[in-house]
Amino acid sequence: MSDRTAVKAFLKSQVIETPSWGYGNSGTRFKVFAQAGVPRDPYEKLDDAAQVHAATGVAPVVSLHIPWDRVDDYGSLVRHAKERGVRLGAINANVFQDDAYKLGSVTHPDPAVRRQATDHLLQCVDVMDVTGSHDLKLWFADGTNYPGQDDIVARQDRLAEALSEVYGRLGDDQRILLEYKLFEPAFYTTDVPDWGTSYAHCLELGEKAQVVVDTGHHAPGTNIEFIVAFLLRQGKLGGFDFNSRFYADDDLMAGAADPFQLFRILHQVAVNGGFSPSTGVAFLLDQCHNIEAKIPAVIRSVMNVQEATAKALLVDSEALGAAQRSGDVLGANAVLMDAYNTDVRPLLAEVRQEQGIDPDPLAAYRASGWAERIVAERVGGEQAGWGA
Ligand code: PSV
Ligand code: MN
Ligand code: MN
Repeated sequence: MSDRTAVKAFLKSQVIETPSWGYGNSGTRFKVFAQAGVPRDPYEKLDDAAQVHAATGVAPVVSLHIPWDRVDDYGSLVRHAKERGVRLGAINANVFQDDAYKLGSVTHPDPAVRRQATDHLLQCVDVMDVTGSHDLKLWFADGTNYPGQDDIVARQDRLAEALSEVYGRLGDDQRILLEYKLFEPAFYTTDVPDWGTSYAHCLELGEKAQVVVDTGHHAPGTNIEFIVAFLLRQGKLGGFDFNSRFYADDDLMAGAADPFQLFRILHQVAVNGGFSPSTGVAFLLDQCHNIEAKIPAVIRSVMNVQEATAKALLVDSEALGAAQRSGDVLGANAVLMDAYNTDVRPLLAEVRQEQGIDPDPLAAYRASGWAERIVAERVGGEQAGWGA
């Protein structure tokens, strides 16, 4: 798609889902630097997410994390979201923070712990039934630290058994998005360490299970766009957790560390039909803003994804195809680089003006006074944070 009008139309319809935990306090294992005005409950997280949507026009969906976002009545959360002009998206399960999970959750050697973990996953599907969420996003911290600690294949069997039980509980329009991560917190073996392991489990489960690619979860130098292209070809790319990394699972703002990689990934999405809503590819952010202001950081991340998307859509596909077919190595590369080197900010400013929002989302947010208001109003109570 290199037609300007079509590119603009897509950019207006793009949906980028933001994570509730990105609005709360977070940190490294060394320190959480608390920020003033941070939400005290899931309702206030939705209020902040609504500001991101108001400023960007493309972030109307918010992922929840259970139990960090536990409330007595999820219906009230649905209504609150609606009142704020947003809606609830993926439900992220949390089977990594209880003492019981020291040796794993669904892969734990003790069947009672496995039962506890699987029950939590099933409860997450109950939440999805109320919130109308389609995606159950599963990331397992499970693994081992030492050779000999546990049986690698037995752990795969336990994982498959739990996944299969949860899969059987899914409604018609619900799916499992199975995440992988190279390492951490387990350092010797991780039970779902890579896309291949996730893909194999998803294949075994069926069509309602797909792989989610968290861009921060690979070894340095991994060609993520190849993984994306492969999964799209197989119909197994469920979506992305976008963030940036320099070294490990850094959870920095998407497109900050390597905007060219983000472009290359989204180019593969574009050429393999992944922007078509029928493929169901979800564009999620999974980030934590430890030292920077949170809402503007999410806005910046959304803008970075939009910019990379715009560049990916501007690739002259006819010229690219012709160069590829004729073996014109330099010509094909030049077509791609021309799109990447295009300054798409004026195009996005136009898109926003046509959407009736400010062409400069960060300036609009600053002018809204929201940052000052939450600092003044959100006093007392416990601030929500990573793990709270
Ligand atoms: C932990 O690595 C993690 O960052 C995963 O990427 C999950 O998606 C996220 O936390 C939320 O559980
Ligand atoms: Mn993730
Ligand atoms: Mn992560």
